[in-house]
Amino acid sequence: MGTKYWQELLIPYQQAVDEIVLKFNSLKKQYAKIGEYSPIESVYGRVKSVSSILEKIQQYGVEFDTLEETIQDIAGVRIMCQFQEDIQEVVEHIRKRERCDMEIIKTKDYLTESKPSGYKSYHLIIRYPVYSVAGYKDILVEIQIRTLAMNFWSIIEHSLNYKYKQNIPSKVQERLQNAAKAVNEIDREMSSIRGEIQNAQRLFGLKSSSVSSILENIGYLYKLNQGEKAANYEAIFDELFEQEDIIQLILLRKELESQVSLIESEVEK
Ligand code: 0O2
Repeated sequence: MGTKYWQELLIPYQQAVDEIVLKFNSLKKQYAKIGEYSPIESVYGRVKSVSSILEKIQQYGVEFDTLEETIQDIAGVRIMCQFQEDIQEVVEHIRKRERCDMEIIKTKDYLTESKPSGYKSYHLIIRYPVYSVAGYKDILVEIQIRTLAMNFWSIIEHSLNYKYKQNIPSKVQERLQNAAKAVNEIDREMSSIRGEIQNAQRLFGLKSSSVSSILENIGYLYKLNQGEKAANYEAIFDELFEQEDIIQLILLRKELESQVSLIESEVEK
């Protein structure tokens, strides 16, 4: 099979990966916009390299004309979460998209029972419709969902497999299994203070969006020739910001927003 065959075969896979990564990143941004905690921390996507596909074909004796059904992770998306509990939330979200764009056709739960290596993650194989230059095609995509800590372990372990080709020395394997237990412990500990951490993150998000809105509206007041009012609000803002008084900053944001819409409606008259 020549370069052209692979290039053409992989075009819709790349498109599927790009679209899905964009969709999950957009969800993350929406959570931030409404000041809610996002179960998605980060998203990463890749199309399997031709060399890895060829290795799998060899390893499993896959026929070329069935490779797209047999190798189900040619398109791969990885979603990282801060807490174990977030993983289920992301899975539920994907389930709800069933009739929209992502049909789940297989799940693999390596959370309830990790792999013998110590690997933990939740995998979904979804069917995803793509419209590319070649027309319509349903693409299989593997979505891996795991915590940041699980991801850290998995990346290190995966890179060792490149060196040892599945034959990691037993001493190293043992160490990796110990590290997997430690990762488990970290995730458990983090879960126990999840509420506390989420509150702190929400507060930070609220402060950040309030500051942006206040500064934007002060600038707008200047543009509306309301220099005196704007300077007055600027002084109040400086004081509250220095005092780190988040509640008063939120109230100032609300006041400025209603002031601006009042002035706007007067200007329109
Ligand atoms: P890459 O480079 O990520 O593409 P198979 O699909 O043949 O590997 P299986 O069991 O049907 O095997 O699928 P499974 O278990 O869902 O594995 C698919 C992917 O999960 C792997 O793809 C890895 O990314 C990841 N994975 C599974 N087991 C382990 C493990 O023990 N350690 C690590 N670090 N990752 C694992 P690839 O093709 O192996 O690699």
